[in-house]
Amino acid sequence: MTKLTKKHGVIAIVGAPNVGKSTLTNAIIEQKISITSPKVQTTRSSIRAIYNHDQSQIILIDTPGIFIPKKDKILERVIAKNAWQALRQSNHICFVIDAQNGLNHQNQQILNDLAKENIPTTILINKIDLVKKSKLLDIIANCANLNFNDIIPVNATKSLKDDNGIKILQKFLASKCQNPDWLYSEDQISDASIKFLAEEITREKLFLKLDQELPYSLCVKTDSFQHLDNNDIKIHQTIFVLKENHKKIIIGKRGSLLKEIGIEARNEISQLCQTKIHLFLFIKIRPNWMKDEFNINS
Ligand SMILES: Nc1nc2c(ncn2[C@@H]2O[C@H](COP(=O)(O)OP(=O)(O)O)[C@@H](O)[C@H]2O)c(=O)[nH]1
Ligand SMILES: [Mg+2]
Repeated sequence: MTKLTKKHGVIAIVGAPNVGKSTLTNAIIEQKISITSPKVQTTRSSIRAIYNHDQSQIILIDTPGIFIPKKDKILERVIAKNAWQALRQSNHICFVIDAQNGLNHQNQQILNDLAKENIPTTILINKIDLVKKSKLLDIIANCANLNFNDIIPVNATKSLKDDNGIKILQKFLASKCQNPDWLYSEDQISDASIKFLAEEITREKLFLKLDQELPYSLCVKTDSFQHLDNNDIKIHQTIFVLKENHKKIIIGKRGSLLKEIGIEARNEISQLCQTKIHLFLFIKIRPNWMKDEFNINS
């Protein structure tokens, strides 16, 4: 009987880099799936995160930042293309803006491009904990002038105890789920494999510990992922870097930085898998990993 009323909706979380898309995705599904960091372009691929609200299955696509790549960098071009492809699979777009920046030029430009896709769009004003009410009201008025009917202010980090807008948002997104049936089983929280999520967790720790360009020039791959008889999981991951000196930086003094990264990643993977993790990290130099990874011939 209840099966008949089950619905789903695919909702793309879109916006400029660093506005809090991944943090918001995690807040909506009440679990950490997407990695986040204060650096731009942390997210590289579009991960689906799944949250069931009563009979509605909300399928969120956390997209990498959509922006016009300034420099002709392979990774940036691929990331932007990836984001546009992902949002074309959605029934609804949530366009996230950072309340500190409001509807700036970059946001207006992206909104113009989004309008061409003809997908219903809601504006989420994030980081409302960082601005005064008067500024928030100004942004809401500006969005309303652009004929957006649905504008929802939120605080993805939940630093505001009372009303961070997440509950309202969950309800709202559930109401946008109009397609029949569910696409994923009740206990599935992402379409990504645990193996991939574990690689992402290690990448997040590298992002948080390393400066400048280095995080952008590495990737993490799993060599083996093994369930042991006692339910522990043994994981070997390789961090691919472009140059010898990148390898030295990541290893740190007497291996101290790599050790820290390994401990933090292990703890978080252990939380995700709800079991003890044995994590082994290796570093290899592979100057062409970007081209290989993204199948680029140029
Ligand atoms: N103060 C505050 N910081 C936030 C909020 N949402 C996200 N952030 C921070 O903004 C940074 C970028 O977040 P992230 O989710 O990685 O952005 P993305 O690039 O759009 O996915 C991180 O340091 C987050 O902790 C918010 O509501 N309030
Ligand atoms: Mg992100």
